[in-house]
Amino acid sequence: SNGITRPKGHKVSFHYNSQVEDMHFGKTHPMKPWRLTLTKHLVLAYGLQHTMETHLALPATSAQVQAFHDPDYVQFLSEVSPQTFKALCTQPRYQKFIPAKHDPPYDAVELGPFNLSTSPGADCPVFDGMSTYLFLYTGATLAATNQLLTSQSDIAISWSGGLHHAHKAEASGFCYINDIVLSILDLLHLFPRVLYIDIDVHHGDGVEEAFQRQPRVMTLSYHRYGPYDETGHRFFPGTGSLDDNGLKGTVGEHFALNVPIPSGIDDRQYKYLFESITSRAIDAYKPKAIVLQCGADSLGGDRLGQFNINIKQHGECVSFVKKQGLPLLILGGGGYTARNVARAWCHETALATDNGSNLPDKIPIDLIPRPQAFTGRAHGDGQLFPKFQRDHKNDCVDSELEMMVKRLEW
Ligand code: ZLM
Ligand code: CA
Ligand code: ZN
Repeated sequence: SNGITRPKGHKVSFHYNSQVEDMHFGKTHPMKPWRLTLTKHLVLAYGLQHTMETHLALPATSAQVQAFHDPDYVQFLSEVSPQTFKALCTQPRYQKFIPAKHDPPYDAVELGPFNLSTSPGADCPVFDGMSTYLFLYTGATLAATNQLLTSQSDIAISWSGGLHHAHKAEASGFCYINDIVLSILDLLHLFPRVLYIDIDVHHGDGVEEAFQRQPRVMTLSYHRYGPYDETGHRFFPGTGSLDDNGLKGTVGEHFALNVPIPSGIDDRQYKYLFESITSRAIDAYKPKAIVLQCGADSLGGDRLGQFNINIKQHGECVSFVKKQGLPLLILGGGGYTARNVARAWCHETALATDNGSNLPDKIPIDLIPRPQAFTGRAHGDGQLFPKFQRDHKNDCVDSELEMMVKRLEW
């Protein structure tokens, strides 16, 4: 009755557990799990739950997480909290994971084992309820993956997942368990070739590294990349240059693809890059399944991002990938201006269920706890959000982009 319809010819499932919303990384830490509350409320307000199956996610098991991660790291993550951190740090099995420059006692050190820390300024803090949070977002992604493996869904969505920086025995960049790597390892049991596409503004280094010797997974990341800034730093994580393409001398060489992008890229330029490179990758690689990490920090006005992309174009990336007609796992990731994250991921949920053009700008049902955050457009209108637009100089020159596409031709 409100124009929202079920998709014809394909099945979508949505995997989530609201318990992840209650977590806090720290008072001013940019990663806000409540952006997932906003996303959920927006999805429900538009009635999109009627267009797909909604599954309550259960926590992943330690055995599942050990398919990629070090058993000691998994054990630490399953027991850690602000209360247990210090005592855990003194256990013999974790000593080899403590950075050499840090000596006991642990109340004086900033960084514990596995790049974890109880100090509030850390990228990967230890916070209350952390274990629950980690195993739940991983459980949601693995349940979504299972839906594809059993052909019960054609598209499966896990917005709480997509944490692409985590390493085998190390947390990095707000990511602790690499749910993407675990998912792809599962997909490889059935699909001979899996394509991973990453539109988060940061390089998908953890996923690339895990499969750098592996021709059965192609990783393709679009991200901000540039020379050192005035403070002597590179945009995080600093990897993902054009000539970084799989481990040289192994069968994985040439099965990683990176698209380093200067700040300020706009919709038209991003569309050109994304569609020309992604279509060439798909034509050449012929994947049997696709995992799409939809980090919303590539949107204009993101607190950490430096791109000027609208929700409309971000969503067009999802539509472009969906159009390939392959089993598709849609994941979240970064996204630090919470209202825009919710708008984007709700819009993309609608695109997955063929309701992309059916969402009115005004929210039909007033279920939203903070309605003022949602006045205005709920999905992109082809213009920058003028209020949120950052002052980034557009460093992207079309001729450079064209050269990049040429260099990536094979
Ligand atoms: N310092 N608080 C993207 C992951 C980006 C590394 C520089 C920590 C922050 C940032 C943390 C409360 C994804 C780096 C940063 C400050 C070393 C990054 C805590 C603000 C705060 O206010 C903050 C006191 C914090 C962290 C900013 N960290 C901004 N950028 C990056 C990691 C993750 O989107 O790709 C996927 C989810 N880290 O630049 C430092 C080098 C730690
Ligand atoms: Ca990326
Ligand atoms: Zn990011």
